[in-house]
Amino acid sequence: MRSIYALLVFIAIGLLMGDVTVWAVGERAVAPLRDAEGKVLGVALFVQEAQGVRISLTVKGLSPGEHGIHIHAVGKCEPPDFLSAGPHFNPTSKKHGLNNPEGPHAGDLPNLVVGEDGSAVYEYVTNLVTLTPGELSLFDEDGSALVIHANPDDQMTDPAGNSGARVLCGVITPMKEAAVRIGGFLPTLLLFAAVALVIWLLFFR
Ligand SMILES: [Cu+2]
Ligand SMILES: [Zn+2]
Repeated sequence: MRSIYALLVFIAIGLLMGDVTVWAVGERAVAPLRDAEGKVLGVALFVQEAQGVRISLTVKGLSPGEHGIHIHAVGKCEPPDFLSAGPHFNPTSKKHGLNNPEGPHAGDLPNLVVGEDGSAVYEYVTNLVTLTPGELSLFDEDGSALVIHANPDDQMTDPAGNSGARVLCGVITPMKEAAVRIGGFLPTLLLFAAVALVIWLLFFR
């Protein structure tokens, strides 16, 4: 009987830990931004808020000035040209550009402004996409990617605003998956082992 109680407690703690993990990561996503050589030069975070998705990113190693930045339709970043990321995310079939009367694409964003030292910090909230399920979700069947271009986006010319080559690309990955992939499994296992030890000390010693 005692061991059955212990087992139930163990299962309950396991379920609770799973819930806590989901609560902590919420509707969030991350995209490590890599160049053509695979070097990570920046990282972007995506958080679902009431008004939209907040995109916060820091990046270095770019040429000073304005750079086009968009959410592209496919979550695949194959170097060196990153064409695998497909066109701009455009579930509503609009034309390109935040200043285009027939636009914009859901994945269109204001230009990234890079300082003299090649670094930039960027923050923007877009209500044209969601991290939650639905028509505008970035997590459709083929996922999505964040791409930074060599040149500024003119926010008018279809389909890509003349923003030139794709220099950085990052697959937008839900935190829940990222946490497991970054080695969340081993800490979870250790935590379970610690809980098992406590249960043993309490009930079986
Ligand atoms: Cu782009
Ligand atoms: Zn566009």
